[in-house]
Amino acid sequence: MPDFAAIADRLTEQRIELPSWAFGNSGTRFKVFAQPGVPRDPFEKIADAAQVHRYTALSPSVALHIPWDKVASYADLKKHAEDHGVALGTINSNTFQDDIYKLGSLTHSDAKVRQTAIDHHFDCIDIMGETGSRDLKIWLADGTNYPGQDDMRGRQDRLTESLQKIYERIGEDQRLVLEYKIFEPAFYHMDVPDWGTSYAQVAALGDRATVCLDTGHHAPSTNIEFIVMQLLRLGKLGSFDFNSRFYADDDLIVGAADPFQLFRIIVEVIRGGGYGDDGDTAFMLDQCHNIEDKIPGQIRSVLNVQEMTARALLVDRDALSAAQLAGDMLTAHGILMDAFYTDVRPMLAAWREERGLPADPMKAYAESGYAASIVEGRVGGAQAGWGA
Ligand code: AOS
Ligand code: ZN
Ligand code: ZN
Repeated sequence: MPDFAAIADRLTEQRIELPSWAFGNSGTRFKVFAQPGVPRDPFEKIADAAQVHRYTALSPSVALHIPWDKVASYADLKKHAEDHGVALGTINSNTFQDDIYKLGSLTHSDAKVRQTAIDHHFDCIDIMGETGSRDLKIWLADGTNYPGQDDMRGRQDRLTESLQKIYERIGEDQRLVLEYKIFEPAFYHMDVPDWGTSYAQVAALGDRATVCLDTGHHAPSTNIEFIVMQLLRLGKLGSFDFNSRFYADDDLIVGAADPFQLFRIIVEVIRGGGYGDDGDTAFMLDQCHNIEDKIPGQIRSVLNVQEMTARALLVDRDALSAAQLAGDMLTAHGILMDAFYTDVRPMLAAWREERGLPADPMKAYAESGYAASIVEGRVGGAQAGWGA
């Protein structure tokens, strides 16, 4: 197995984008437990996200969600982010919260509704111009609840047409990233339910259209790392929405439910050339911290990704290939497991200290007094929440 020192520099290539919505209040359909000190606007969300980067150097950008993060001046928000040491990242569109989208958005049978949804994406693209964002991420809630409710083929054809119009609007250096999801909010069929559909749609658009893989959007027992391998092989793995799930789209802390799955995914990312400076697969989190503290929740998440990345980088590739070619499956499997079972935490603590970072970012944040300062300082005004 390679020495940790041999992979230390590659860890500096790690960039994990944080979702602005992770810092606002969130909950289930049963209850939102408001937390004291939660941001009241996008500026405060950025300030909180910057704390994660400050203690870990892992999360230099923050994804925005429109209209939840609508502000009067994106130039001001960009400047504010830069002043806090982070950048604005992916712009997430939203065609799932307005009444007109009850029966669909980009797939709707009514051209007026489709145009409203397309116009929203045009607004997002304008915002990307101001924020300097590369990626427009589209996740559609479109689908049906009952067999026969609508014509699935017609909806797919309309989706192609709508996406084409949006794709034509993005700049040369920008990308359209289409996320898929097996179910929810629609329960009979989703218009983009799987990577194959997302791939077919983006392949028809062109080179600057890619797929977003959200780790919580598959059927239980799906081999997600196989999908990672295939999309990288096809040059279409644009980004990840990382999170953990036990049941469905749980949006829990990445690496909490199944660290081994996270390891296997990152092994394939590295194998496929998607990691760090080698590739352009964006690592993002898509999580909600319903009951735990939000900033430590995000710090824990990026550390979990870093730990599994370090273990994945430790895989002895040459020995693995040799064992695979020799048909020596148990040796091959053992090589992978040796890397997985390596406790990299002490090495990462030293790695941080060498770079002027706290050895234990969770502890450093807890001792910083920031949590108390936001509870004291953020009085008055309404807290931001999932959906606002
Ligand atoms: C929804 O399930 C998706 O994961 C999307 O990425 C969504 O845009 C995000 O969760 C914020 O709403
Ligand atoms: Zn997602
Ligand atoms: Zn999701």
